Amino acid sequence: MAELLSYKAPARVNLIGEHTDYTGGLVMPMAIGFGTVATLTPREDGIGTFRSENYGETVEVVISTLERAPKGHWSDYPVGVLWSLTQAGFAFPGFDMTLKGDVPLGAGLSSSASIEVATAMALLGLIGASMPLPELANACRRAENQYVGAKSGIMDQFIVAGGVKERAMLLDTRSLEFELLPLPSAARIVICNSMVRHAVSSAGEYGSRRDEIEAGQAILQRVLGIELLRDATLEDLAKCKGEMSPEVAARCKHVITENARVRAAREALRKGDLAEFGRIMIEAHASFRDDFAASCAEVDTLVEIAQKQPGCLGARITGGGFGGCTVNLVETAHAEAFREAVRAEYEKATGKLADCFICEATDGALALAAKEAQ
Ligand code: GAF
Repeated sequence: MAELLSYKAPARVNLIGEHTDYTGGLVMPMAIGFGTVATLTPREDGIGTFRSENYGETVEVVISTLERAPKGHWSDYPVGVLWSLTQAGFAFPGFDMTLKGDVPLGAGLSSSASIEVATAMALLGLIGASMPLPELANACRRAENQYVGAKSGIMDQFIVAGGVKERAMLLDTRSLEFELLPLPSAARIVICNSMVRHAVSSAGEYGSRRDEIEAGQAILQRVLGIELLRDATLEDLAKCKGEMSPEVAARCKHVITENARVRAAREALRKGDLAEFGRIMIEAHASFRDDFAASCAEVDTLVEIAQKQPGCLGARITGGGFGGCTVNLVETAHAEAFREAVRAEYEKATGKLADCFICEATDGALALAAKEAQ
């Protein structure tokens, strides 16, 4: 029987540092227990097939003639990874790959990076190759940016590939240096899904925010020679405000203050000061809602409900915005009751039933033993 290769890549939640990762800024995500399993059997005829167990569909490609041709279909993600790896010089003899995932879609938990990284690991496994973490993350990001056409940053692919159990990761998205931060046991991370779907697409709202940030960054560069927003201060922004629309200035203010909040959150974690960490999360949500204007009514309601619950230290939107999930820091003793109360109150307020999960930080992508893969 043909050899079966199987890899699992997790999803992620970002604790703080939103929309900072495409201007060289700081983020603090962790990998979580949802994920995608890519299982592959080799073939030798130059054909690659991708089957999605979730969609019940199979897509076939001729590897040697693969060109950039996104279809707006789930298969763009794995085919994009194959394209990206062939562009990077890897050659594949052929394969049948099956993808199966349980990451909630459109929830801001990065189902796309999970598919990309699982696919990349399986393809590299097929030819006995491996890539250092930054290169693997960048290859998957290229699939998303250049093949799928979504202008995301590097955060998701990096944490999905490189997450570490029981640790959050402070990642500098310019240097790709990172620090692993232990999560104190006194509090739990609870994710609540507003059930409002979001999409990271270039044409959509994520892309329009990114365009605004790039417009602001270009002005900072022209006026002050500052290349990346990550190096700008609020004083720099004030000097350029006359040249920017109020919207662009507000979006840049969010990014500048968010980088400062990630640094402050790291200090709070290092000191074990969870109350301070939670306070910073609440500030981050206000900045995302008011300056970045990328929240939505349901997510704001979810955050407000969370903040009123006993033991809730912090609550904010996580991911690209315009729907999706909140991430909450809740004292361990209150976490179960928090989950139930938030669900009940959110249903009363919106008629929607939020899925809420108490999460652990997990390892990033890894090979599965044959038994686990079945
Ligand atoms: C999405 C993107 F894919 C990330 O790169 C990041 O920009 C995030 O939104 C916002 O912080 O997940």
